[in-house]
Amino acid sequence: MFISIAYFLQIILLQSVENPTSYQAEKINKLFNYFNIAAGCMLLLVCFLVIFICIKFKEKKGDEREPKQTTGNKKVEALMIGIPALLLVWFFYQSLTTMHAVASPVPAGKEPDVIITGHQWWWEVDYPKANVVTANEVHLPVGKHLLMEMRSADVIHDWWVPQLGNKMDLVPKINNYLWLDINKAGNYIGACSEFCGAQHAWMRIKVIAENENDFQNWLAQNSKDAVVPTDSVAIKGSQIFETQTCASCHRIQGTTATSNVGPDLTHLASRQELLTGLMKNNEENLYKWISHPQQVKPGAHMPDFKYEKDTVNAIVHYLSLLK
Ligand code: HEC
Ligand SMILES: [Cu+2]
Repeated sequence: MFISIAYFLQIILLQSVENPTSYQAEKINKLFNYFNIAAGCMLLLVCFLVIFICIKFKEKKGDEREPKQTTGNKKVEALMIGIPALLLVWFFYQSLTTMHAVASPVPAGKEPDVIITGHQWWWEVDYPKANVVTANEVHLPVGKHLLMEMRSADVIHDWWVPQLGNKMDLVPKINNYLWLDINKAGNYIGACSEFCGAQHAWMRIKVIAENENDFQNWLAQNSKDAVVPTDSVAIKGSQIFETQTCASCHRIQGTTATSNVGPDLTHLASRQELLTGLMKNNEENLYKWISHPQQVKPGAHMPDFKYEKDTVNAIVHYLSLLK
């Protein structure tokens, strides 16, 4: 109970558009708050007038005369048209400049820093300049002007990390772009924000924003081929992985598994969570997932296999070495 309340508070207070941590999110947040202030003042004014008029013009006991009738008031009319018109012009200008700052055009031929591909129900993450592929946990450097290319492998998904700024749809056969200048290191969570099928709710996002040094170290570590197993159980696990169905859906760099139907597993053991945050990444949970994927994440595009305990244990042992 305590944990769930803490988690809830964390989401609404910290992981919120009101706590922006990127240049783009700050711009949008400023505009959002201008709108909030204008709408708030309007609400207060209307409430005040309703109460004030009710009291001031209340019918007095015994007084049955018609109230004084008035028609037309040029001054009030001018204010009622003038002020909203000015507000409209001002907000139009603010919206345009915000849009330009957040979504400026992408120069032709510019290579993206990271390519995010939405899959039912996970995120593929490519760093084309560094030749690194990973999944679900998105490491990004702080203080860089990043260009993110957004793609989809199946249906429409939508990327949204509230603290980092605007949403972007991931549409099949179309490349969309998102600029991102993160200004504070930390973990940021988000979620797919376009209903995309059975496990849409478990298509969460985790961005790990690091300073340049940590990010470069992470990149260097993740550009390496997967660890080659040396003990006999892990060797058995790797053989099952490569010869049974696993390799036809997953990629482990440096082996014969090269598919991207499922998440890249080259450095799986260095990730904190499994299945976009559904559970902690440890051997017990890996065991649960590989023995019965359909019980853990019903509908996920990974079938239940009928493996013996020992077989699953060998695979889990192998995967847990892939730092
Ligand atoms: C038909 C394709 C397919 C096959 C075969 C398959 N997987 Fe998967 N696997 C997936 C998909 C798709 C996901 C992502 C599920 C999701 O999050 O919705 C996944 C997820 C995983 C994950 C979690 C990765 C992460 O980042 O959270 C592991 C570990 C995994 N599979 C291991 C295996 C192993 C081991 C085998 C062989 C026994 C295997 N898979 C066979 C498609 C497949
Ligand atoms: Cu989605």
